[in-house]
Amino acid sequence: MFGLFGSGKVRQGGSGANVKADGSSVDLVLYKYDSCPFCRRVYRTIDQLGVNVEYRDIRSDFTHRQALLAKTGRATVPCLYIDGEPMFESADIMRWLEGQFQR
Ligand SMILES: N[C@@H](CCC(=O)N[C@@H](CS)C(=O)NCC(=O)O)C(=O)O
Repeated sequence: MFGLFGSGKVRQGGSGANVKADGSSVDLVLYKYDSCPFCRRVYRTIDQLGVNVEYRDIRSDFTHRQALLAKTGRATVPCLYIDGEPMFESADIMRWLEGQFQR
Protein backbone atom coordinates (compact mmCIF):
# COMPACT_ATOMS: atom_id res chain seq x y z
CA MET A 1 0.00 0.00 0.00
CA PHE A 2 2.57 2.50 -1.12
CA GLY A 3 1.76 6.06 -0.11
CA LEU A 4 -0.65 5.27 2.70
CA PHE A 5 1.70 5.18 5.67
CA GLY A 6 1.14 7.19 8.81
CA SER A 7 -1.23 9.80 7.59
CA GLY A 8 -4.02 7.42 6.62
CA LYS A 9 -4.40 9.09 3.21
CA VAL A 10 -2.36 9.71 0.13
CA ARG A 11 -0.87 13.17 0.11
CA GLN A 12 -1.06 14.63 -3.33
CA GLY A 13 -2.52 17.42 -5.42
CA GLY A 14 -4.47 20.32 -3.98
CA SER A 15 -3.84 24.01 -3.82
CA GLY A 16 -0.86 25.43 -1.95
CA ALA A 17 -2.40 28.89 -1.56
CA ASN A 18 -2.56 30.34 1.97
CA VAL A 19 -3.17 33.61 3.73
CA LYS A 20 -0.66 34.29 6.50
CA ALA A 21 -1.40 35.99 9.81
CA ASP A 22 -0.19 39.31 8.35
CA GLY A 23 -2.73 39.03 5.50
CA SER A 24 -0.23 38.33 2.73
CA SER A 25 -0.55 35.19 0.63
CA VAL A 26 1.99 32.44 0.24
CA ASP A 27 2.20 29.35 -1.97
CA LEU A 28 3.42 26.16 -0.30
CA VAL A 29 4.64 22.99 -2.02
CA LEU A 30 6.01 20.04 -0.05
CA TYR A 31 8.36 17.57 -1.71
CA LYS A 32 7.95 14.32 0.19
CA TYR A 33 7.42 10.62 0.23
CA ASP A 34 4.99 8.97 2.60
CA SER A 35 7.27 6.38 4.25
CA CYS A 36 9.66 9.18 5.32
CA PRO A 37 9.26 9.72 9.09
CA PHE A 38 10.44 13.32 8.86
CA CYS A 39 7.78 14.02 6.24
CA ARG A 40 5.14 12.49 8.48
CA ARG A 41 6.10 14.84 11.31
CA VAL A 42 5.58 17.75 8.93
CA TYR A 43 2.19 16.34 7.81
CA ARG A 44 1.02 16.41 11.42
CA THR A 45 1.92 20.07 11.78
CA ILE A 46 0.23 20.90 8.47
CA ASP A 47 -2.94 19.10 9.59
CA GLN A 48 -2.93 20.71 13.04
CA LEU A 49 -2.58 24.18 11.55
CA GLY A 50 -4.99 23.57 8.66
CA VAL A 51 -2.50 24.79 6.09
CA ASN A 52 -3.08 24.25 2.34
CA VAL A 53 -0.10 22.49 0.80
CA GLU A 54 0.45 21.04 -2.65
CA TYR A 55 2.21 17.68 -2.25
CA ARG A 56 4.80 16.38 -4.70
CA ASP A 57 5.83 12.80 -4.09
CA ILE A 58 9.36 12.22 -5.34
CA ARG A 59 8.98 8.44 -5.33
CA SER A 60 5.70 8.15 -7.17
CA ASP A 61 6.65 10.81 -9.75
CA PHE A 62 10.28 10.81 -10.83
CA THR A 63 9.93 14.23 -12.49
CA HIS A 64 9.38 15.74 -9.03
CA ARG A 65 12.63 14.18 -7.79
CA GLN A 66 14.45 15.52 -10.87
CA ALA A 67 13.00 19.00 -10.36
CA LEU A 68 13.99 19.06 -6.67
CA LEU A 69 17.49 17.87 -7.50
CA ALA A 70 17.88 20.38 -10.33
CA LYS A 71 16.83 23.35 -8.17
CA THR A 72 18.55 22.46 -4.90
CA GLY A 73 21.26 19.93 -5.70
CA ARG A 74 19.63 17.60 -3.17
CA ALA A 75 16.93 14.94 -3.25
CA THR A 76 16.29 15.00 0.49
CA VAL A 77 12.75 15.24 1.82
CA PRO A 78 10.90 16.92 3.36
CA CYS A 79 11.55 20.09 1.42
CA LEU A 80 9.01 22.91 1.59
CA TYR A 81 8.96 25.43 -1.24
CA ILE A 82 7.80 28.77 0.13
CA ASP A 83 6.80 30.89 -2.86
CA GLY A 84 9.28 28.79 -4.82
CA GLU A 85 12.16 29.02 -2.34
CA PRO A 86 13.21 25.68 -0.83
CA MET A 87 13.47 25.04 2.89
CA PHE A 88 14.95 21.73 4.11
CA GLU A 89 14.94 20.19 7.60
CA SER A 90 11.66 19.06 9.15
CA ALA A 91 12.29 20.97 12.40
CA ASP A 92 12.90 24.22 10.50
CA ILE A 93 9.83 23.64 8.32
CA MET A 94 7.57 22.96 11.32
CA ARG A 95 8.92 25.98 13.18
CA TRP A 96 8.31 28.19 10.15
CA LEU A 97 4.75 26.88 9.67
CA GLU A 98 3.92 27.41 13.33
CA GLY A 99 5.36 30.93 13.20
CA GLN A 100 3.18 31.83 10.21
CA PHE A 101 -0.08 29.99 10.86
CA GLN A 102 -0.50 29.31 14.57
CA ARG A 103 -3.51 31.24 15.82
N1 LIG B 1 17.33 16.05 9.15
C1 LIG B 1 16.43 15.88 8.03
C2 LIG B 1 16.42 14.42 7.64
C3 LIG B 1 15.68 14.19 6.34
C4 LIG B 1 15.97 12.80 5.78
O1 LIG B 1 16.87 12.07 6.23
N2 LIG B 1 15.17 12.40 4.81
C5 LIG B 1 15.37 11.15 4.14
C6 LIG B 1 14.07 10.40 4.01
S1 LIG B 1 13.43 9.89 5.59
C7 LIG B 1 15.89 11.41 2.74
O2 LIG B 1 15.39 12.26 2.04
N3 LIG B 1 16.93 10.65 2.34
C8 LIG B 1 17.49 10.77 1.01
C9 LIG B 1 16.83 9.86 0.04
O3 LIG B 1 15.90 9.12 0.40
O4 LIG B 1 17.25 9.89 -1.12
C10 LIG B 1 15.05 16.40 8.39
O5 LIG B 1 14.71 16.40 9.60
O6 LIG B 1 14.30 16.82 7.50
